[in-house]
Amino acid sequence: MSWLSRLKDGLKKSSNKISENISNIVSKRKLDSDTLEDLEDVLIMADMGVETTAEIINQLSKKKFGKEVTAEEIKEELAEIIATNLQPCQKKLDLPADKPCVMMLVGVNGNGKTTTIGKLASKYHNIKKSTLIAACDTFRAAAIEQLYVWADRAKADFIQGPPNSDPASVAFKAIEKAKKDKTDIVMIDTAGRMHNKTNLMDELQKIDRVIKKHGQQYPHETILVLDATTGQNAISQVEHFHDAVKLTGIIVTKLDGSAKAGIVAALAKKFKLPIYAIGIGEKVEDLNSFDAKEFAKNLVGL
Ligand SMILES: Nc1nc2c(ncn2[C@@H]2O[C@H](COP(=O)(O)OP(=O)(O)O)[C@@H](O)[C@H]2O)c(=O)[nH]1
Ligand SMILES: [Mg+2]
Repeated sequence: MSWLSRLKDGLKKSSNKISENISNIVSKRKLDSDTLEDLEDVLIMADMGVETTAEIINQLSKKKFGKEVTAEEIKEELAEIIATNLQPCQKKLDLPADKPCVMMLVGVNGNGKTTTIGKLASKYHNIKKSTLIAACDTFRAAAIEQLYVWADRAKADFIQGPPNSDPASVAFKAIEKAKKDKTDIVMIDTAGRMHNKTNLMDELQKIDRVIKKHGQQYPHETILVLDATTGQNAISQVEHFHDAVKLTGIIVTKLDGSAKAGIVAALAKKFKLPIYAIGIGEKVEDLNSFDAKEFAKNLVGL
């Protein structure tokens, strides 16, 4: 199955709801204030957030108010407006000329950091880029084991410290090793919750500080992994993590399990951070770069 058909499939939980609701509301009538209000509810229910929804509805109103419209036309208009709003966040995760490229993935437990690293490493392997994966979620043996399975599958190099060791020191050694081995990419997997008294944000800041001893350019990317099923809660996660470690982009996972895929539009409007990739399943091929137009179309069920 192609990425596009998987994306369509993956977004079904969200798009079916949006599409059905639009059809119920619109079914060939004039786009008046009542209809607009009903449409507003549909977008809010899909987790687009109050502000983003208001702006989208405002733009729709400017284009079509008082005109007779079909559900299909409304979907097309909405897809276009949403795509335009998402466009500034469509950005490829490019590798810098500087080698190794160091990426740190951060985010709450269970959001998909480890899985995303595994998927990315496989993709890099396929284009003949070497990867070293650093297990900096050092407090859970199961987390290290899970990461190792992904690394093995992706034919990536792997580095871990002794149990409960300092994550920052593992990250430091990873870059040292990558420089020596001339590895293309270092991916740092971090914890989403601390199991000792340390604060997670302090821990992430420490990793950031310590790897900068290798050079101020590190990490090139600090990527927040967000779970789409958490809906509006993702907003406060971005704020929290962005405060602690300056984020360079986000990856949104589990869009397949969520009827709240509209959260992507809310995130785009609020933070304008690059959306480097989206996840729509557990397998390697279920992660791909983010395309504003195709996402918007599939979100409204076109
Ligand atoms: N359906 C679905 N599941 C995902 C996706 N990404 C990750 N997962 C699953 O989410 C669970 C937690 O992922 P994990 O990578 O361990 O999260 P971490 O705690 O942030 O490292 C695992 O069971 C993954 O297989 C996705 O895009 N879609
Ligand atoms: Mg993990």
